Amino acid sequence: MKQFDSSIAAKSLSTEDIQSYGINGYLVLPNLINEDKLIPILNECMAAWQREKDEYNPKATWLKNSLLPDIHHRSSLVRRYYFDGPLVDVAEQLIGPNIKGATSQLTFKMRGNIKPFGWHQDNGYGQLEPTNAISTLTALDDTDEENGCLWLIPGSHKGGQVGVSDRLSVQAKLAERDLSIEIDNDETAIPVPLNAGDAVVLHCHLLHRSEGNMSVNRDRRILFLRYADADAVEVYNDNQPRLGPLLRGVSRFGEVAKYERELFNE
Ligand SMILES: O=C(O)CCC(=O)C(=O)O
Repeated sequence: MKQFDSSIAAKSLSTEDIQSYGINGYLVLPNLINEDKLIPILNECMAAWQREKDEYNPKATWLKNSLLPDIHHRSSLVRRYYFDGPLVDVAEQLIGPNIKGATSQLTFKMRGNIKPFGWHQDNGYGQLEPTNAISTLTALDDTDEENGCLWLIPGSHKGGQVGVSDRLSVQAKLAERDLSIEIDNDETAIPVPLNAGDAVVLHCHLLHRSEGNMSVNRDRRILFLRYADADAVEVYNDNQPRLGPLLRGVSRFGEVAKYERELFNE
């Protein structure tokens, strides 16, 4: 059941897509959004970035240099894409009928931002149960090894959660959005170059990282949206429900069913 309606084209996965996601823990979705829809989204994102972010500072954290959280509060076009774009269809097919938004942010690695982001799993940012949440990265620019594309280890989601230590250090690292971990073997890692308008979907246990942006004149801008089962709880927070907008189906948590309903009168 749809909770919102944005009139952006629906996305249906093939049986092969779903099987491949199960085996590899990720799925590339070429041309998910075309240029006509992408450019206005990019423009709203850039306007928010320029209003709120400072210049790159090599001494500053990843959060300061590279992230703008809750971008759907700042851009109505992102909101529509997040709440009822094709990625919600993808979430429904990979997670189930009841879906909430779990995170929205810009992950912008502008030219000059040469800091890498180490190996991590997105469930390390804040462990959710059940462990079937997905992260989606929509490329707003062409991205490749030179300007800091994503690297991942296919199939690594099958190893479950790794490297998450005690609750206090998780809380501290969460505040900085830094959950990079040491891993023993990354020989099977592959880069995931994308064209603007492509997206990649990651299982919440898939190991991934990125290099800094080493290009001279190419920004690497990503719209990062995470989706979870509508009943998903935060393990690191006494199993409280993750608050996020209910996008499909129902939730047993009244606070999720109501979340952000009145904020956006659209
Ligand atoms: O966008 C990047 O460079 C890495 C971001 C990432 O992996 C994440 O936010 O989970």
